[in-house]
Amino acid sequence: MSSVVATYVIYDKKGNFEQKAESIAVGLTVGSWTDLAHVEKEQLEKHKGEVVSVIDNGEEHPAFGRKATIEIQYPAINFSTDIPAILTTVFGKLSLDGTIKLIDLQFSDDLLSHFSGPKWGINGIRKELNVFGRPLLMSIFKGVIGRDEAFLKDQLRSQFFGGVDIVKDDEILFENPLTPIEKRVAIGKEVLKELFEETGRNGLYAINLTGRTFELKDKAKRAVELGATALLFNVFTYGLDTLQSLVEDEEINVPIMAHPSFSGAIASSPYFGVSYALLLGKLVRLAGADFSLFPSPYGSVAIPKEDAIAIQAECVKTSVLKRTFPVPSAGIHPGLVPQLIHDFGIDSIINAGGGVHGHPEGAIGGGRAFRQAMEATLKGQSLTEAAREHSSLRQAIERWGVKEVVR
Ligand code: 1AE
Repeated sequence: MSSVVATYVIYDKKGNFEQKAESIAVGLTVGSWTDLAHVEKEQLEKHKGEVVSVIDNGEEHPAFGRKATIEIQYPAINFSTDIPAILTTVFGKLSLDGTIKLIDLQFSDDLLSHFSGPKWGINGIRKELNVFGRPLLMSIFKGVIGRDEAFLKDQLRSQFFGGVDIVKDDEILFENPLTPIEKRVAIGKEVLKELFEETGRNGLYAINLTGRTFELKDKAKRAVELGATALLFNVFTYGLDTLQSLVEDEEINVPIMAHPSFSGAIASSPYFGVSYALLLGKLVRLAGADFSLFPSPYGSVAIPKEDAIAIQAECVKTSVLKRTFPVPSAGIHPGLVPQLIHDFGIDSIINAGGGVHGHPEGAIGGGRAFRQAMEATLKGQSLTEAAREHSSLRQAIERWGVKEVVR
């Protein structure tokens, strides 16, 4: 049967989980069941939600009561094949009803076939950049608000020429008179041309796509026409379906990067909302992002390690959809590189703002230090040892230190 199975963690003072699960399965599908006449039951059978499992976790919360994990199957015949309809079915009104968190959604194959996922995926992005066998290095434009084109160009050059593969706008850089999107695209094009001519390297510059929802497609198409190489998108303030519509548009043929801003409001509570793995991993991939940014477990804005690892797993696990690049972020500096590679592997992106721009030699030194840290880690050398040969790495370590790898 074409369906989606939703997994929830619920708390209940009475601990009557079987009854609670049944009331959700029926309430979110046919409304009521036991009171229906036989003929109506026959007619509505294919629409009725089913309880798949109920597991009492044997834990007690002092305020919320006993904890259980329940799975409910919703027939796809009840909803249209889009993320808003699916989320409204499985966690619309229910998200407002007591202590309940949506942990996972399992899509049947035919339901999944309605989604095309990322257009590039990890392999496609690697081909664009011609970079294989190591994590990619990304840097975040910092301090651009209130600065002009000349500053932007200088900073963009420093980041790319220091060894960064991808630069992204800060998510809080919106349309502004000093650096409007058209100018950013033009500067990006110029700097990337210089990068290729002088070093033979390719790069991507992800420009923040902002403004009113119904203007986004035209703006994105115009940016692509002018030569944009990638787009950054604040998916959780606009919605996953908006991301999917941008991805599916054939004229917007550049990779799209999903930023996690606002997602903490939905995912950070252990008792309410949606799990990080589902939101920033599975759903972002389903909607078609080529990159998913999320807080790492050890930076300035940190999330629990199991959540960060679970997001990464959802981004890369075997599926008919291409893989989304996992991008653990926030407070990342070169001394974290061995831990990042240990935890997220080489098919990930090391992403830093302050950790690139705050380097004593400026952004160019920040990029170099990260690349030196990556190279050392991949050949099994410690950063302290590598810092003896590489002055940019040495200065980074003096500034930020080195994190011992926790295995
Ligand atoms: C979780 C997103 C990280 C981000 O967008 C950002 O701006 C990080 O900046 P830094 O690396 O913490 O300076």
